[in-house]
Amino acid sequence: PISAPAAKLTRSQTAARAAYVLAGNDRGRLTVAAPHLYPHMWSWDAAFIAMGLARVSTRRALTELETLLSAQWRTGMVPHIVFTDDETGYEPGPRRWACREVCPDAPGHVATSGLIQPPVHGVAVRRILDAARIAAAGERQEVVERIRAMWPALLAWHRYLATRRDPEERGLVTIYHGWESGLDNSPRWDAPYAAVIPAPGFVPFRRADLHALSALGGAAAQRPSDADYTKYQWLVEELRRARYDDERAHRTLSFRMGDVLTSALFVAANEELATVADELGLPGADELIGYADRFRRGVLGTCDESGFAADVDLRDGTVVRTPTIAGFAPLVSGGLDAARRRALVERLMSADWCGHPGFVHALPPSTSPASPDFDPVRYWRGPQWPPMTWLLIWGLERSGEQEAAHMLREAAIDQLADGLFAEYYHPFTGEPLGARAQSWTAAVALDLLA
Ligand code: 2M8
Repeated sequence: PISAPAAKLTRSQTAARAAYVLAGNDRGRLTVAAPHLYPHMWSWDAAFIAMGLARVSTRRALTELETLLSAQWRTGMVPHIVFTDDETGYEPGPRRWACREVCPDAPGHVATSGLIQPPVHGVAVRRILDAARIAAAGERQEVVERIRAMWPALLAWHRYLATRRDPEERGLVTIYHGWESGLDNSPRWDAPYAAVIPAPGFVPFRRADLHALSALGGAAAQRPSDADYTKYQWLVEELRRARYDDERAHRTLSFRMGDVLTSALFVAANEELATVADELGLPGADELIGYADRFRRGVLGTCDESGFAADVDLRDGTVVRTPTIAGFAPLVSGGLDAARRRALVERLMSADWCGHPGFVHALPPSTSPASPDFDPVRYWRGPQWPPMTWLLIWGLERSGEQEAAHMLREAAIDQLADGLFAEYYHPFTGEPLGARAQSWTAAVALDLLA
């Protein structure tokens, strides 16, 4: 267990401790997302972990992505969880998903979930290649060869998203579950979850998450509610009944959303991978740029006059506009004209968001404190999440908004100097919340401090 240091850490102390946390969560060829709460590999966590590891060892960073991609489905889908062999009690575990039992596309040699998570892996590949620039010639050569070897899997993943997850070519990635967005219980999904009604007789299973967190205190108030969890479990059941078949899922699931943030991240990942293709002479650059263009149009098509983006309920076309961090998706996808981009950055830095006078750190909350749905402790309904901060810093830098990026970067480094690498933070008290020694938080620290 990681204990709180007596005083704020210096930058080099924070980085050293972050590397120590990642080493502690390393199980050889994968890094668990967090010691007790998440004792398996998660897809987008793995991408962030690889970005952090790239600052320590490009070879170990690549191993992380290779392990994840080795669990890829025949359709190209990269699963949101790759289970370790351990009987950890995490729910839903392999037996509940039963992917291998009901779907011939699932891999046979490893147990996975049957969902996706945001496709930030291409961003990680780009950053590993960049990190290798300063490495010895032999290491750089190995990095290039290993990226070359994983290229077909990366292309298949992007093709899967662009086809099966956007069959009508709207430029929005369809998600079948709030878990697929990574922002599980965000107010974004409150309205669509109203239509998710477990069948009579459905018995929810025991929640393991509350138990795993109870040692830290305040677990229940920091996690999704029981009512939400029953819906999460029911959607897994619906998906299992559809045998994880995309075509059937599009027809039968009671939750089907065009996720604007996932779509924006897909734009960015396509662009990053296209530069890798150009640099290494790999195939597919035009295809990737084509996906980036389509999904950028999709993201921009949801924006209001200030550039704030929205999700779309694909069951009936309703635009679902909520004051959550996903609204800043265009800062990641790019494509806004300068005036709207400025307006969006000003909104991000305003008192309704990072600039709230009561915040300990001027960082993006997962939900606006001006919203009636804001809850400062409950998971994706208010707390500040370091990987989301990282994404916005990265997006701002890419959009040429250096000043805002710099402010967020300094505030993030200050937050991480508590040395606990919490899963999320209370915006008004600065308290660590959720898990401790969370791998992606440590990874973000390593990258920001490099
Ligand atoms: C959280 O999600 C998992 C389900 O996938 C859970 O609550 O059990 C989310 O914060 C998700 O974004 C994250 O990838 C995962 C592991 O850190 O935990």
